[in-house]
Amino acid sequence: MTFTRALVRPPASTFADGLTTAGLGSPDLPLALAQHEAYVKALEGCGLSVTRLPADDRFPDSTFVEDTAVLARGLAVLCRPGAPSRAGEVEAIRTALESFFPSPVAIEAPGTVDGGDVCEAGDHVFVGISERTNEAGARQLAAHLATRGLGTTLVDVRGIPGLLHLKSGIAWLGERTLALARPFAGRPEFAGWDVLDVPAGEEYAANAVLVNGRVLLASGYPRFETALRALGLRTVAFDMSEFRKLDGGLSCLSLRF
Ligand code: CIR
Repeated sequence: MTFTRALVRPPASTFADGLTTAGLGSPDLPLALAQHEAYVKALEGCGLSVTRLPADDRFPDSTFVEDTAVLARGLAVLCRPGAPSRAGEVEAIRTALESFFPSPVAIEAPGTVDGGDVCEAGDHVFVGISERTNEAGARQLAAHLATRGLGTTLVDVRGIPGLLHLKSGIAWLGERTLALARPFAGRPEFAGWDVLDVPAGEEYAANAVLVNGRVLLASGYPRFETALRALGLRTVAFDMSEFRKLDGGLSCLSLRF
């Protein structure tokens, strides 16, 4: 899977009002903006042309654009975020994607889907059932993806402490390889896949993203980064401290296509 473009949205001035369970304190906006810029530069370094949407103060969580759409094989599925405060984020994304995806489809009520629960792994897609993504939404998404030849496995992630979305704990590393944080070890949904265990204590780094042969990951997780390199993967690490304070991972800061 080769990406040529990405869509991002810098943190809004209201960023510190975003949803969180992390208990890590309030984010520092100037630092978040600098970290976001470093992230954009990393995407550009992977060869992507990056579109920056204007920040939107009405939506404190709007920098987490990945939650608003699922993009796969030329198909755009507009999400219906599970948190009511985030529902209004989708409209601007719909507009921004229009010229690239002229016939988007959408998750309809009562379904809810957050893009952070959707892990594309080649011709297969894992979809988390979480506090944000419900079964009705996941089944609608699976039906849309099937029109593009993509199979789906649902993974119930409810009740895993500290895990907001499926991709808070898993990443696709290419071919048949998945990085799995501890709570997913041995789960039958991943039988038959090659698994790289995310070391205990480094769970946050599981939210890595493979972009054109490089793995982008949060800095400060040396054992996981070393394990990725041992697989022959090139890594690019950067500080995600301010996004982590809002339960955000690195994948959720962009839509890649
Ligand atoms: C939220 O709770 O919705 C945001 N504060 C964080 C969303 C992070 N999204 C993601 O990891 N895909």
